[in-house]
Amino acid sequence: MAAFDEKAKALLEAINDKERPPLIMGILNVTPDSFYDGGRYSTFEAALERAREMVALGAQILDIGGESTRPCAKPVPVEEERRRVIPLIKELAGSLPIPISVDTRRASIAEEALSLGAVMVNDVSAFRYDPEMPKILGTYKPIAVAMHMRGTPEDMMAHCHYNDVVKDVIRELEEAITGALQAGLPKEHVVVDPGIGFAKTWRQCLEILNRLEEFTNTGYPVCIGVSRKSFIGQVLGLPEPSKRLFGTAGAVAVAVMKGARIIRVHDPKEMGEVVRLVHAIMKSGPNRGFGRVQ
Ligand code: HH2
Repeated sequence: MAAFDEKAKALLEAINDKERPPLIMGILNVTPDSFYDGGRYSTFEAALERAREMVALGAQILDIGGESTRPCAKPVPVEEERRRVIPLIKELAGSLPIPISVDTRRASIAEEALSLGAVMVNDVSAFRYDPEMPKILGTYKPIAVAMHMRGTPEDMMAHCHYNDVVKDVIRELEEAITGALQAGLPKEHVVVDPGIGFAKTWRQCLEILNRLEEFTNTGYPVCIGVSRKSFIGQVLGLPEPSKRLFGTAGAVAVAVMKGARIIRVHDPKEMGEVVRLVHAIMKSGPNRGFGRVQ
């Protein structure tokens, strides 16, 4: 079993150090059908090349996923998910200079990735899809992102009814995390993510971003994934994800202003510039809010 090593410790420190800019998590989907990068990196060689390119473009964490979770996506058989991500993680874990996160809902994939050297598990079901996930997290104690969703990607858009979208999502996230905490995952290793686009309408996505400081005020570091998502297309009238780079930049700027600490993006170079600039503005002058309500 891989220990919670120096790489993971340094990553956790960087996540929590608000004097430093939030971290750029580069997305690498080894899938044929992801909503933006599907099919681009679905061979081993193409994925390997993109991983290295992500580092050169400034990604500070690489998030590797083998299953699309876009609305209506069907689950991928576990053997297929394994074939897509495990050999890649095996190849990269020893050689990539940045930490690897595995984007999976499955405990067996998380376990294998962690034993190969991944230091982070990013679970879009907040550890609920696979009943074995809490145990694996409690055993390996990685940094673990609990992202909010209701239902599954197949049916989540039928579950968008909230009393108060922010309060309900925070409460449901806190409930979802308890199993992993009881299984031994340290609270300090948990990162929360409101799950932009997952069982949320585009208007609810806007409200979550507008009120993101309520998530940062929970005390958990916040990860956010706005990159090229459909709420941007809805507001700007841009049905094509390839046209949503500037919209992404606007949403990233807001998320940084409101205290998000991990920014999950397809475009690490461009969004890295947005993050560093917004953070520099936040650090200047007496109004050093870092996401707290003033
Ligand atoms: N969004 C997606 C996948 N994983 N993880 C976190 N923590 N936060 C997110 O917002 C998030 C996520 C969906 O985006 P993408 O991976 O680009 O697409 P797809 O699910 O189609 O592969």
